Amino acid sequence: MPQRYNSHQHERRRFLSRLLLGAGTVVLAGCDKLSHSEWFGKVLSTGESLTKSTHHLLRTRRAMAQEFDEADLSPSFRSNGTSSPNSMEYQTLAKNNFLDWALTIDGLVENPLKLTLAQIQVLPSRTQITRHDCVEGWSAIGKWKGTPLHELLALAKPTTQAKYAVFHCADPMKDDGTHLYYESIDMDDAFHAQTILAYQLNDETLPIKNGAPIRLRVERQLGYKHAKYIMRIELVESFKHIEGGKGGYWEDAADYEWYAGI
Ligand SMILES: Nc1nc2c(c(=O)[nH]1)N[C@H]1C(S)=C(S)[C@@H](COP(=O)(O)O)O[C@H]1N2
Ligand SMILES: [Mo]
Repeated sequence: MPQRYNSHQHERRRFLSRLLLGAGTVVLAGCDKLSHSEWFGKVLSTGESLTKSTHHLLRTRRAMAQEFDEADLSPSFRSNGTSSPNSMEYQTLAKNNFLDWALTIDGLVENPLKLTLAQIQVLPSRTQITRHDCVEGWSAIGKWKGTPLHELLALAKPTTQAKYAVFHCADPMKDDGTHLYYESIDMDDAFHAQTILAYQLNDETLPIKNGAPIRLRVERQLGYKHAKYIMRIELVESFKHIEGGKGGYWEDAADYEWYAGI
């Protein structure tokens, strides 16, 4: 579907340039050496690759994403991308309220795990009201409750070689059932306090349209990093051997930036 990729990409550029211009004013305030035109010239010519370094100037990797109040909640949280995975396996799990679903955590871990939803839900939880920003040009504020990923990693014990967590999802992106959605984050984001596996949205069980039974919230990253319908978390040293090798479905399919942190 090349057309869809194009418009998605276009919106993303617009969105990122808005972010960059916002960040630019802050950077410029503390940077006398570059004139405005030089700085913006650089941004326009090197484009998106600057986002990472720009934002590094502004925040450390441990900084918290903004959290909001109940009064700020969007009236509804829309669904984007897959709204119900087109696979027999998922539909069967959904029919039985995900009682037979289990999350696999494997790869570079000392202690591979398989946990049911009930087992995940008895672990300590975190609730956060945050803004989701999709590159297609929409945002929504939602209240998420879930298990911090660091709680699960403490049980699985990543080895020292583990550099990334890869989230393998249930939804095939092609009609023939292949190309499951996937995403990946580095260990800084994996251990970040606001990185949670959410099983509730706005005080209700996470709906299928938003990623049931669990979806990732990685609050300082753009929407496409927030993997829905997670089946397996694989700890790896590199993701070059996975699918297209760029660390995520949209990274492979449409050259999205792997690092989408803001
Ligand atoms: N498994 C899976 N995860 C996904 C997607 C998807 O299609 N499949 N879409 C991504 C995109 S582009 C966005 S903006 C958000 C949308 O989340 P929502 O459906 O809860 O709004 O999920 C992200 N995670
Ligand atoms: Mo998105």
